[in-house]
Amino acid sequence: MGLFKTAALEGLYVIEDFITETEEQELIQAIDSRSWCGNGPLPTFTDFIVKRFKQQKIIDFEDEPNMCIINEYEAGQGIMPHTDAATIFGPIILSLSLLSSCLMKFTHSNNSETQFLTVLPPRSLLIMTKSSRYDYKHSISKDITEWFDGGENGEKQEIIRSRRVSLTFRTVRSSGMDVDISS
Ligand SMILES: O=C(O)CCC(=O)C(=O)O
Repeated sequence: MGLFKTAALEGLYVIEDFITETEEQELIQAIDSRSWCGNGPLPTFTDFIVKRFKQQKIIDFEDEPNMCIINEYEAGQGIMPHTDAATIFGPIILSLSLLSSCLMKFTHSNNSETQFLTVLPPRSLLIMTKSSRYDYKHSISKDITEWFDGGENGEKQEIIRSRRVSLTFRTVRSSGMDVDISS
């Protein structure tokens, strides 16, 4: 398992191979076999992930996530630039990627020319805190083919996007509990 701090962006980390291929397959089976909408406690199939967050001291007990959003991206789908509301969600946003790699772009909220790209490989965990979480908007393009600098000897590497599922864990602040976050 390798932890790397990405692109000199404060508070942004990606942990590769946070889960195994078997765990990835089990998660996909669990996700695909039930309704995706639900309120209440996190689904039990995410228990081992939250346990691992604690074991690896990625979260403190107080920051334990109480929300998990599952997003599905077919090839050609992305997510618009946004910052998770600071008044509603806690200081750590965690996103586990399944199936397909993609690039996530971070664009400074006050200066759109300040941008960073990071690769999210399947089974990796993205950790967004500090500046990356508060000062930047994050987005995923609709591009089916993406390129990034990362190959040996500095050559470009290609990502061919296919179905990607992500599990994003957040802590809803108690003061944010009354806010409608459904839209
Ligand atoms: O798919 C991801 O990794 C990120 C999802 C996200 O940014 C969101 O649901 O707000």
